[in-house]
Amino acid sequence: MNDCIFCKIASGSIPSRKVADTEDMYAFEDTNPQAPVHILIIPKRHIDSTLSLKKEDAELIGRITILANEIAVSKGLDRTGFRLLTNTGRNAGQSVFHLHYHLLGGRTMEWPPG
Ligand code: DGP
Repeated sequence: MNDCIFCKIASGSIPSRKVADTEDMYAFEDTNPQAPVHILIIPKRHIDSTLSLKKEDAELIGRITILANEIAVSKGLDRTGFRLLTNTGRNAGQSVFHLHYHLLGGRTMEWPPG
């Protein structure tokens, strides 16, 4: 999508602090971190949100989860725990409509979320 900020980050036309880069996934540091570690993991292909996922995307979503684990381990978060989440739609607080998973760690998280 031409006007999607995360498409531009994935293609490199907008700079970001890269954490991981694969053929179809990209991970980068969030500009507004909510924890000592706050990384966003996205598919390079534009997908609005989880609501736009199709059955054939299941393998991609599985690999995003595996990549999140690998990043978490690289940051030492496997020892303390971390949160992996995606916001879908207005009530959840989704502000960028390109599917992204937040990897948060480095502090104790609360539940329920705000
Ligand atoms: P959400 O509220 O779930 O849609 O999260 C969007 C996140 O994206 C939010 O934590 C801030 C982050 N973000 C927004 N614009 C940019 C950007 O241009 N660069 C980076 N690195 N992060 C961004």
